[in-house]
Amino acid sequence: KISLPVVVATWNVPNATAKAWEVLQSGKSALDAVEHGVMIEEADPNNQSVGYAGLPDRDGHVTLDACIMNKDGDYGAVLYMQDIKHPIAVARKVMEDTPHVILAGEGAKQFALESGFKAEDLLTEKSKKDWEAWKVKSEYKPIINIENHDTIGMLAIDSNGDIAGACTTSGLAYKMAGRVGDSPIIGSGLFIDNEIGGAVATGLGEEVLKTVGSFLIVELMRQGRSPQEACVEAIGRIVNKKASNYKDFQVGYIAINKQGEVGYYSIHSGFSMTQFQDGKNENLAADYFNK
Ligand code: SD4
Repeated sequence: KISLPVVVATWNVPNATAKAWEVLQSGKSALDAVEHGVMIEEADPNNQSVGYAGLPDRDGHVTLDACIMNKDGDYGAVLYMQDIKHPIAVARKVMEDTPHVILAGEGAKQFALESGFKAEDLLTEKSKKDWEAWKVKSEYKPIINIENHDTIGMLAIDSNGDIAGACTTSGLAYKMAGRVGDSPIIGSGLFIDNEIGGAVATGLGEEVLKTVGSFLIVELMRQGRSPQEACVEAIGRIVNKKASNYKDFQVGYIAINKQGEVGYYSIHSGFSMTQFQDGKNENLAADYFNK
């Protein structure tokens, strides 16, 4: 029997998984764990793919996408929100305090301010400099494994066997204004079914959206596949398309089932998962398709 609880997250994020573990140890829920876990990355000025210090869109605006899902199948998301450091906490409030599941742009920010969040400039000097350097050529292309700690997706299963998930990102660097990725879209960036398991995605969101990857993984697990088999199949749906140009982009998935088994797989090498289980916090390199 696999020992619970388990926390897993995309990329090398030991501080985030440690926080989630600590929240679980204090007797709180999987939902609290994933929210507070990913907030570590949102606040980290060294993570330029999430929250504060995220790389901006091509016009220099930091725009954030996040979502959260609980064991009851409830969901909350913010899309294209600016000036608020913790989009995941706003997403949770959308889930718990509104009759809606998604708030976007100005409306999301307005709701955040009304809920007591503070507006602040999220563009750091470093991210601004990187953007200015990029502007010289203004060449838009997705970067594989941008810096090895990227969008954070986190899944947790607590000692009661209840599952929750969270996903938060500043999206692709230098994206077009208005662009929204997979990360805040239910079934694509994240999906939880407390009877079966959960999945979360990272990488080129457009490809995850086109294949509804996280929902697919959970449904495959429902049909009896292991989390690993389900992640492999979801990557297969992307790379096996007739006109797939998968050589140019990365997608990675992680998944967990009700028993606490985990899976993780990506298109290219370089993807990893951080797992906290049995008191051990480990970064594990993912197997991958393009060998
Ligand atoms: C997006 N999936 O906005 C996100 C970006 C990401 O690793 O995950 N980067 O498309």
